[in-house]
Formats: sequence, structure tokens, C-alpha cells
Amino acid sequence: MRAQWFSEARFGMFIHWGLYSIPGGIWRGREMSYIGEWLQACFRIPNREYGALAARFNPERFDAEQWCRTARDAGMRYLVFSAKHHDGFAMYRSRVDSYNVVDATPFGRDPLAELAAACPKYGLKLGIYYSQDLDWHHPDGGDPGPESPKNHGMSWGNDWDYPAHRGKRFRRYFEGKAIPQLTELLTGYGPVGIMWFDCPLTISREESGRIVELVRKLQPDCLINTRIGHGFGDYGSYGDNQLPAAPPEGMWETPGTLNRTWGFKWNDHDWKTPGEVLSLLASLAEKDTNYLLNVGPMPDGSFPPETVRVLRETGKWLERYGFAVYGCGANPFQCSFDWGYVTVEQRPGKRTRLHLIIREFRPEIRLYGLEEVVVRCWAAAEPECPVEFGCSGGRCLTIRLPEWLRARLLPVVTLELACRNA
Ligand code: FHN
Repeated sequence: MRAQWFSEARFGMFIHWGLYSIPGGIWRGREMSYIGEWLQACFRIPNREYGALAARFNPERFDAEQWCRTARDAGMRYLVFSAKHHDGFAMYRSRVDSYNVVDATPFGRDPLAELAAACPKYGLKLGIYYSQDLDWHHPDGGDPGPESPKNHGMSWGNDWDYPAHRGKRFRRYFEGKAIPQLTELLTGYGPVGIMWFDCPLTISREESGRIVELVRKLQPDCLINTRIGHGFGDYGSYGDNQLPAAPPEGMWETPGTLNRTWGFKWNDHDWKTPGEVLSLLASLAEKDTNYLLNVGPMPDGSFPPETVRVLRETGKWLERYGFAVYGCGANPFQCSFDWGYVTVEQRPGKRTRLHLIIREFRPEIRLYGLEEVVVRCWAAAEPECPVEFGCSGGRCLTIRLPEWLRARLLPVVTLELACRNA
């Protein structure tokens, strides 16, 4: 199945990197409160001025191998790179538009090409983010207008160097830039695992469908997220940082931030702790949903040190407990638990396992309504330790957690199941 890798992967790295990373949320001494990659729109910076940032883009510490190594060591299985965000600046070599990282910056290298070469070495699938609709640099880029409810009250148009016809001549942008650039991306970088689209505000149903056809034709195995618009796509994108209430039908993913922004901001220090990130990962895993966790690299091309610290911890945890996340299915109980999360590991030809990921230690945990019999229960540790359990009437299973688990970060307790009459 072409999507199998995605449902097993569970954890990916999102990367937002572009000209906006240089000012990092500060423009002429003023700070923005919104997400960093929206700098141009928030300060209504004319293209000539914003584009001048390109002359300063020279990230001497950029190292695609290092990025991929960090992702792999964090336990991530795929990476999605912002090849073009809403500012319209291509972070790859585009022959279609010279407003790109190779032609317009002293850096002169193609980070996407370097990432495409590095990803397979670190067992990562490559995904490409492309803002198919909003493009603030192209005179005909998408925008349904500030009054449109689709714009959620954000008035990013019209009083900046934003022609009044913007959005109405979307077709010109679509045919002249979006389709040719997507063709470049789908033909120039080897196998692409995901085309990640975003913010379908202006695009018509026919145009979204046209992109889907293009992707299918050029990269039949590539997955498309539902933010392509109009109900198309192979898997669902939840809203940013959104947690599903119950396991959904089909394949889903939640993109999330490590602090409060996607693009780097100098003054955003509101970092999630490793425990918070792991709780989110586990809570998504028990809803059969992938977690695409964002990194906003700094202008010099390195990852913020706090990011690296957190990711190192997620990697350590996944190295030990990854069996409870990768390839596992959703919590089979009709409820969630205040102590943590449950996943199911189906093992073809072998006994099914339930994994309890303990966020808050309890001396005793009770599970009601389990159809199967528990034949074994242990805490995954070194060495593996048996955990006491008992069954009372009404199919109530009591698990007594050993005290030493209290000090562990999200420890996992596993139950092996057998059919009642087996
Ligand atoms: O507007 C973008 C935003 O900048 C960022 O890229 C996120 C990532 O999911 N998507 C949009 C908002 O949902």
C-alpha cells in the first residue's frame, strides 16, 4: 500500500525556513505578535523592501545532513520542507521565477536539493510544502480579499503594494507560477513522499483538482494533504496544534509548533518541554494520527539550541519506547484516561499487545471492558520487569504500577492479550 509508510511513521519534522527567518519577528524595531513567517503581511512590507532580505541570506551553518541527522535521532520518519511559503520566495532553484534562494541570495545553494540527497541516508521520506494559493510576491497571487470570511478577519491586502484585482486574476498566477513551480518540484528532486499544501482560500475546485492530477501524473506514489482544498487529498490535516477528540476514519496528521511560531522568532522562548512533546505525540498516536512537529531554523541555518535539546530527548524516549508508537493503532477503549494513553500493537500471527503510556503515575490503574484475557504484563525497562495485575468480575483489570516507574518520563507498561476462549 503506497500510504503504509505514512500510517506507520507517526512522527515527522516540519521545517519553515525562508527570508522571514532573518528578521525573526522584528521589523524596524517593532515586534510582531503573530507567527514569524507572516512578517511581510503583518507589517505590510512592500515586495521591494522585503525582497531586499535576499541579499542578506547567507546561512553559513546550513547543513542538510545535520538537519536530517537531528530528525532521525529525534525518532522522526519524514521531513516536510517549506519550498515556497506565502511570501512567494522559492527556497529551491526555480527556473520559473528568479525570486529564489539560488538566484537572489549570496548563498547560491539549493537547500531542497541538499535535503533530497540527505533524507534517504537517514531513512527519512521527503515532503515538500508549497503555498499553492497565497503568494504575496506575485501580483495575481491568491487572496479572497480582506472582507471575505475565508480570510478570518485578517486584512492582509489592498493597502500594502497589493493590487485591487488581487485574487480575481488568480488564474494568471496559477498557470504562470504555481503549476510550473510544482512541475519543477515534482520532477527535479527525486521521489517525493508528500506534497503538503496549505490555506486553500482563493483556489477553485477545478484548480485544486488540476494540482492533484499533476501530482498523480508526475509522482504516483506521492501523498497529498487535504489542505489542497475542496475535499481532495490522501490524508487529513487537522488544524495547527489541534488534537482530535476521537480516532478518525482514514489517515490524519496534526502539524504542531515547538514554541508559538513556525518561522524562527528571536523572542519566542515559549518552548514545549520534552514531556509535553511526548505527551502530544502519544495522545496523537492513540488517535491514530501523525505528529508533524515544526522546527524554525535560524538565519545562519542552524536549529535553535532549545529545539535540539527537546528533540534529543524525544529521540531517547522513542529509542526505548518507540514500539508503543510506530505502526500502532488507536486506543480501543471508548474513553480517554487521565493517567495517559493507550495504543494497540497488532502482531501478525502473534498475540496482540496493548501499550499503556503513563503520563501521570498512579499506583493503580483500572481498565474496564477488555474483551481479551491478559496473559502477561510488564514495564518496558532494562531489564523488562513484570507488573502485577489482577482481574475481577465485570471485566475490570487492575494493574499495580511499581513505585520506581514514578520517576520515569512517560514509562510504558505492556499487556499481552489472548482471546478469552483460546
Ligand atoms: O499560514 C500558514 C502558517 O504560516 C503555517 O505554514 C501553518 C502550518 O500548518 N499553516 C498556515 C496556517 O494554518
